[in-house]
Amino acid sequence: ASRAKWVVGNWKMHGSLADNAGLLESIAAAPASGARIGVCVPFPYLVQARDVLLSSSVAWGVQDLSMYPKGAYTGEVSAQMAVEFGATLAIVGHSERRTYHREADDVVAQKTLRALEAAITPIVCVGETLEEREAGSTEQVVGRQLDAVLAVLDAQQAERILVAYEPVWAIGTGKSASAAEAQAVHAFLRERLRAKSAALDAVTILYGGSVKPGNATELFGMPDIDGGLIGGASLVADDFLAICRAAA
Ligand code: G2H
Repeated sequence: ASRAKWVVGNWKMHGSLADNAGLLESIAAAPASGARIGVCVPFPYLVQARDVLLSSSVAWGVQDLSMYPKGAYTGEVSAQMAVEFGATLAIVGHSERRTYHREADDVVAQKTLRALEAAITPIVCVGETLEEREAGSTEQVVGRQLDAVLAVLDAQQAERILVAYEPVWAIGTGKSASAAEAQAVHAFLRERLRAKSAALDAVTILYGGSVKPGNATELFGMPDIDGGLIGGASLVADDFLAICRAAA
């Protein structure tokens, strides 16, 4: 299909100026391939990411954004601030933010809007917990999470999002969803997007949750999996680049 393939690293709260340098240089030096590549770094490292990646084809961005455009919001970072450092990607609604920072669906929707208003591509994360999966409510949960975002976007805005399906039970646990399990949820999300508008068939849907070089090819081979959001393995240059090649 004409959907863009993406592999995006989510560094989470890892890194140091010294450790990042080699990692960013290796990623910048990777030959361009069929998949677009990006890294979402902690805010303080945006300058470093920009400096190393500027002359490469690799995009960089942030892992969160304020739901407000500007103002008296201590500790927050706005989409516009990230743009000043060249960010073109922002993860919104990662399950770690939903869980540890109590981000509800409406907050995630507002963050998605702020990103789009700033011309940043939001990577909207959805995913069910193990409890929810075992209760048979996976589709209900991810459908609700996606709908909450789509409800605040106009038709053009909705075409500019990326979606990431990240089953919470697979995140950082080493236990990936099987390719078939992931594909089933991706197909559901695809249908949900299509139900909103045929144009949304072109929205890229990434899989995230313990993607490694050893399982990437099978996952990315599924018809509705358009790439990956990579946590742990994005911190090791060789692993991240092998995963990028698997998506090409
Ligand atoms: C899921 C993923 C990246 P990991 O959170 O967002 O992390 O690959 O470490 O499971």
